[in-house]
Amino acid sequence: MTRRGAFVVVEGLDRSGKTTQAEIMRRRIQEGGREVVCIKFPDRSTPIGKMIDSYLHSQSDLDDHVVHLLFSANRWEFASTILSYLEQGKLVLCDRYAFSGIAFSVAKSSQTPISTEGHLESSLEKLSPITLPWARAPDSALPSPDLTLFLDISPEVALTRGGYGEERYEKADMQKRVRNVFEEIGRQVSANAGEAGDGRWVVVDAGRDMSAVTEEMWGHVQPLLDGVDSPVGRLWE
Ligand code: 2DT
Repeated sequence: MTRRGAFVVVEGLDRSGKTTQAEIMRRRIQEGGREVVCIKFPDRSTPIGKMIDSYLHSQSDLDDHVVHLLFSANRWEFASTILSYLEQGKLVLCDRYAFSGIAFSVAKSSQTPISTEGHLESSLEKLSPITLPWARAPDSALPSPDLTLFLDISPEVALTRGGYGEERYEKADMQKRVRNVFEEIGRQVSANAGEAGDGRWVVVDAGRDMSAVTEEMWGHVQPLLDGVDSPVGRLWE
């Protein structure tokens, strides 16, 4: 029986070099004669992706829960495509996935804004904050990665790399909260993970020079190049 391809996710904070590293990884895998497909979330090309893009550029405002569900729906749009690539034996390399969805929504919701009068805002959003279990639910049963590489960088080092960009979440305080939620997600994923390559969450120190990060990532991906025997798992199941 031929083996299925491995599903590898690269997660990380802004300025962690995530997208650059994913591209280096793609080239290396291809140069080694293996088939690899790169996917990025959010995928802004679909109608749902366009709504997300407009939101991220602050051209539209949406309730936090709605945004969360849109990001998840955007992943479901590609779930069967991911499965079919894996069945064809291709390695799927994914730039952000459900873990970003949870980290950003929960981090955003953990803000406690103070109104100009000094009272806590009592909008519906604050009455029903996005909790971790709530945030996990819409993504449950999506294809589960065999390996997640989390590129970790401190907000201080991110600032030395030119700071953050123009989009909605690219601010130092938000990035700090996102990092904390990612840490908690990592603990939860690790608690569920099996043997090497079987749903592992690996924290990579992305504050180092680019080639050191590439080599560490490569060390984790290399054992998966020949494919995986076990069936594709389902997220949070
Ligand atoms: P990029 O800069 O990588 O294009 O991401 N985000 C992403 C969410 O809030 N929820 C999600 O489910 C995903 C995948 C992270 C754009 C921003 O979108 C955030 C940064």
